[in-house]
Amino acid sequence: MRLLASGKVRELYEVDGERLLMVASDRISAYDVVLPTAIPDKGAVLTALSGWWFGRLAAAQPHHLVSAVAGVPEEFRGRAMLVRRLSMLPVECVARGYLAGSAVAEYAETGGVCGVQLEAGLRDGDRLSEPIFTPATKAAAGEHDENVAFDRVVAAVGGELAEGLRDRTLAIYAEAAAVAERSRILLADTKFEFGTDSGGALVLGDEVLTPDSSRFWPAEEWRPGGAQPSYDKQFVRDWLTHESGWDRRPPAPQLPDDVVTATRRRYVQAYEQLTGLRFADWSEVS
Ligand code: Q0N
Repeated sequence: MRLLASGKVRELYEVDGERLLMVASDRISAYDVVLPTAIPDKGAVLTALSGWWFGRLAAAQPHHLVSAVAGVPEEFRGRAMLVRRLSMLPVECVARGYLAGSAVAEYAETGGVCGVQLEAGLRDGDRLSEPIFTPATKAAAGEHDENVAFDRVVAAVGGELAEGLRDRTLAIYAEAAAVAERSRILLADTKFEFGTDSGGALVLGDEVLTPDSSRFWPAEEWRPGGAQPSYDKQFVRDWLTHESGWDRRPPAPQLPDDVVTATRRRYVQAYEQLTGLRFADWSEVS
């Protein structure tokens, strides 16, 4: 298969004119650097979680997932999705229900995010009075995505598609946040990518509602007024900042076994808590 795109932690292969294979690796990134140590099963857990969400959202939200089993080559089984080939739109579609991440500094400077004015006095981690659409455009390699106002999305894809992206992003966020909250997980924010199919319809692509594309916060531990611990990467970040002596320039150091094990457990826990299912590792089963 021809390699179409290679991200920090995933690869995309061309299967035929209509189908692609999206393969999740066990690689992990922190502070914008891919670490030299893999987290066992991370690709499989994120693929399973993404597939579970696609299945739940189905009806009103067309998505690109075709199959995680049929048509997936043996070597990638468990961490790959066969997907419909789309014409991707150049917009990172972010929905935020809480103030966090890049939005904190932007709010401090402008009183809003992506041109959306917010109420005064919000702190890092606060819940917003209603979820907002904060699109970003993909930056060049090594750069951060740039938060942009809605009119920049209109300029990029046209008014009709821009409104579709905003409405679909907010609708999926609302549905997913309600589902997650029943599992005592707050979906602080999340990023989607959409494409259009051959008929011009908007279709949800990429991987969705995973710890790599979202901020999940355990509801019981939510303490607005400062940065919330990362559900999945906190052990990695803590070790890198306080114990490794790393200066944050590549290459990053190898992670110790206990950090790897604790991090793997967090990914599995996110999957199990959200889905109510047990994560089974089928890699040993013929
Ligand atoms: C596509 N990207 C960016 C995987 C994800 N269904 C699709 N059809 C055509 N192209 C794409 C998709 C999807 N999803 C998405 N690039 C092409 C994100 N990539 C980066 C590399 O790994």
